[in-house]
Amino acid sequence: FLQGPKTASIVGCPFSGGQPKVGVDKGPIHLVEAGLVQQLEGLGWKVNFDGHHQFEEISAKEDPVIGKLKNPRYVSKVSQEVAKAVGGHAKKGELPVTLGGDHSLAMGTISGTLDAHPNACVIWIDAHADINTAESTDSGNIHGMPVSFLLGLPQHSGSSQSDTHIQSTFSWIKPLLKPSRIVYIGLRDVDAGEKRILKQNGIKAFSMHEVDKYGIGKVVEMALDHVNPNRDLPIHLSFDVDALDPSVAPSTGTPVRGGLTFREGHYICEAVWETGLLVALDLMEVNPSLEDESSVRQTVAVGCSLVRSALGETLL
Ligand code: Z70
Ligand code: MN
Ligand code: MN
Ligand code: MN
Repeated sequence: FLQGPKTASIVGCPFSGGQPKVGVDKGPIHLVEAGLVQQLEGLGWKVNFDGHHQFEEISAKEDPVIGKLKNPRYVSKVSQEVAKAVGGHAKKGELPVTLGGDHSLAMGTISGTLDAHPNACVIWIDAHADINTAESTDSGNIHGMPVSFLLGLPQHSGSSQSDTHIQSTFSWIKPLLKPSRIVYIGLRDVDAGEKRILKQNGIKAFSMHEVDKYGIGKVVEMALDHVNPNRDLPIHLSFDVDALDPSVAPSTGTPVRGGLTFREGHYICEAVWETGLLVALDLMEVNPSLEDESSVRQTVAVGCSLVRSALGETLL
């Protein structure tokens, strides 16, 4: 039985530039203030936490849209810094635990993981596919796009000048993720253009329909069989808290009903831990500015609890 790394390194990312709602930048602060570091120490981990990252803002004036993409320079610069942090920790044999912040940060976290572990696969837990391109995005919110950049999908925005500009702005991203090395669980709010992209690239996804049909145990097994058939590849688990039902995790920017139950979410984390292959974890999109105080407490608590499960907390 393979053991995970003994040291977890918290990468706190107070960042909201990939989407329009304020508050998601406060997610990591709340998760740490709720005692996440001590909870992981209680599981036997050595935990590195040297404060949350401080990202230098790029003002809206200095960061006009490119095509439809909003805050492109800011999102790119922050994610590049996150990639260095995550990659650095991973190369030292530590387990990076990135606390978002919005999910555009996964451009950074997964780039960092692939730098340290080129053969890693990605398990993406979300209500959304976050795979829009410059062409398919309606909102221009980059938290709906990170997967397309990681895959190196073409980013066409309508003019060759802005296409070139997008390319240069995100040129640090090495498109190292293969479509066969990512799998989704929990999808239920996927744009028409994203459905086309998933099909065209043969990307495996288990929506809530499949969770209902097969049960979470079978879905996780099938997901692992797809991205990790021999159970020998490192795993990056990227968990968007909005994958959970809004009754379980209400304080998030885009709640979508019909989501994962408390147990289904935790089961995924437990099953990934049991593989012994986890090398990086993201917990994203907790927004403590949304909903009432009790909803915030509940969402922050469930966020901490998911991280503990992914890092080896057992029920017995
Ligand atoms: C939509 C878009 C999204 C999270 C919303 C929504 C994307 N597909 N992701 N909330 N976490 O704007 O591209
Ligand atoms: Mn660090
Ligand atoms: Mn997401
Ligand atoms: Mn989402």
